[in-house]
Amino acid sequence: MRPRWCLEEMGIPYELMRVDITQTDKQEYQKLHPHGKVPVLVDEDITIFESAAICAYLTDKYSDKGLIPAPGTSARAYYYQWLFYAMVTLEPPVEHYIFQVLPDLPERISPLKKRSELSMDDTLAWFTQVSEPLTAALEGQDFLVENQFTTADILTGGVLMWALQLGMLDNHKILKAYAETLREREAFGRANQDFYAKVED
Ligand SMILES: N[C@@H](CCC(=O)N[C@@H](CS)C(=O)NCC(=O)O)C(=O)O
Repeated sequence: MRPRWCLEEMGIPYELMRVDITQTDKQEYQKLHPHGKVPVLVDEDITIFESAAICAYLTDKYSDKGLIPAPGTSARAYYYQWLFYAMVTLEPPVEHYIFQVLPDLPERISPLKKRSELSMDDTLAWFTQVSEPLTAALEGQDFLVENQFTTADILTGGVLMWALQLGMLDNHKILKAYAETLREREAFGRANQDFYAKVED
């Protein structure tokens, strides 16, 4: 959803290939994604996995679309800060919580399941702790970097969309308002509209 949201925000045409990773020929698909997961982007001679890397690549390639601040500026520094923060710091407790509320996911999808000793309350406390700088940055702002919408909002917002759906933001007024505002964006709606559609044969 994140790379798709990014493409929709920039108005770049793309072909969406839906993959049922439980049915796909594993060896064939692993030529595209070594872990057999989604998403993966094929752009001419580039085949790239990891959703944040795909978004960063696309935002650079189409920098004229304005989703990335100018190089060497403080805005660019904060942009990078939030990109990495979203993936490395904010996403782990949210992902952990997803695995806890959906305990029946196959182990292939939920590898943390067996080694987790955290209670759900511990995971929520972990989320509260790591989200403090995000809450502080969003106070009085609609977007993370100089109040302009950038790909940092797509990656951070993408993580928060899961948290919103799971009720993790109920005690986080600022984060909830931010996620709800992002959810109203037309590009997000287009990227998300058929998220649960079935893979065609
Ligand atoms: N860090 C990776 C995570 C990739 C990932 O875990 N994808 C999930 C869907 S959100 C997946 O393919 N799960 C199915 C599976 O593991 O079989 C990214 O952001 O691209």
